[in-house]
Amino acid sequence: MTMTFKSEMLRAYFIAGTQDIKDDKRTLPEVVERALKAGVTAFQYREKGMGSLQSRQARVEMAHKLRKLCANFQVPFIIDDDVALAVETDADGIHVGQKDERVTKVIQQVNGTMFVGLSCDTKSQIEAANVTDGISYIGSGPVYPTGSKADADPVIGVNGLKQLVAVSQLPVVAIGGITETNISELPATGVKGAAVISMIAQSDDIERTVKRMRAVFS
Ligand code: TZP
Ligand code: MG
Repeated sequence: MTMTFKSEMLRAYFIAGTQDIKDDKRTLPEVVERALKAGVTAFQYREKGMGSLQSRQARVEMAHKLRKLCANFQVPFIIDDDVALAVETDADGIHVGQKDERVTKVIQQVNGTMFVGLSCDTKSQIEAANVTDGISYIGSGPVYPTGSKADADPVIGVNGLKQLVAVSQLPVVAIGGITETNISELPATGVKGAAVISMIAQSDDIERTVKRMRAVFS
């Protein structure tokens, strides 16, 4: 399946892996299904860090399950940082960071079968992305302090985000520490949406949370 990238896909972008479900009463597929029902516009499977699935087989099985759920809701299924897993599950997109496999190599490997997103948190990274063919969107942050990424780069703040968006020729999604309160500061920066882990994974009401995201970026 090839799903064409559209910047509206960035409005309510949910990222999660097994490590992000802290409440043992719910499973990752249950949370993802609830988020899809509530109207998230993209889902990224990111199995990384403390508490993540370690066996390849378990990751592949989980990815297939989540891939199917996303297909049912016609929401793009994106894989973080694992080209082989993205190809195997026929993902719609792959997201890579500056420290992951070099983006140009990833673009070559996927060869137009899926769209590519890249994390950028400096102006020079954005300038390099502007002149690289094959990148669909940029993820920038952390905008606020985050508890979801142990090796997160320094916080860039709303002003830092605004400066990055100003030089980007690609649509930008904000990431890192976004809550139902601070999300209202983001549209003024020019980003197309918010990418969140805990705001949805730890929400006491996923429907309300996703509605809030979609209302802010309508
Ligand atoms: N990259 C930069 S911050 C971050 C990632 C993956 C974690 C975002 O998680 P949360 O819970 O939305 O702050
Ligand atoms: Mg990465």
